Amino acid sequence: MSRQDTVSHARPTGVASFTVSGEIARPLTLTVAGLREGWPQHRAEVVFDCAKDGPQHHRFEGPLLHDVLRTAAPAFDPRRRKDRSRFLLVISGGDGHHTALSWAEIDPDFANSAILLATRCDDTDLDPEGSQLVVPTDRCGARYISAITAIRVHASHMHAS
Ligand SMILES: Nc1nc2c(c(=O)[nH]1)N[C@H]1C(S)=C(S)[C@@H](COP(=O)(O)O)O[C@H]1N2
Ligand SMILES: [Mo]
Repeated sequence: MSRQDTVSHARPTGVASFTVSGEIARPLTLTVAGLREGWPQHRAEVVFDCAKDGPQHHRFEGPLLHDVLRTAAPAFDPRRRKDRSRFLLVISGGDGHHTALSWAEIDPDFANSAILLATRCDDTDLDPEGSQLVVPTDRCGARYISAITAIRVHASHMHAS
């Protein structure tokens, strides 16, 4: 088998990136390397329960979702807590699995949860597959979105029924 064949049969090892879009002043396209370089790195040792596989134990490293999204400048008045509390986040993986968070979960004036955009899981850098959302305060794993492709930021709106 030629070297070329070996490469073509290997798992794709491109560099994954994801977008941050929506009601923000500064849309971003980020790689895992960009996450590592742009913001302070935090660590989290977590256990989450998977419905299929039971308890999963992992060590993650990466910037706070809050720090990254502050850079994207969401369209709220940062001084006004009620304004911030209306904002919603949708985090999507490449396979279509997606989940919602509220801004208040990551905001130091509200739940202040240390949610990370992981650059590393255990001993593996996540550059090829993309970042994984780490939600240390969740009991189950469903919101640990892996291979993130998009984060959307939107204000919630009340609709008359
Ligand atoms: N993109 C994506 N991320 C995902 C899922 C998924 O189906 N797609 N499943 C979630 C579920 S249900 C769990 S329990 C964890 C499993 O994480 P692990 O594969 O690191 O154990 O990933 C979460 N992240
Ligand atoms: Mo799961």
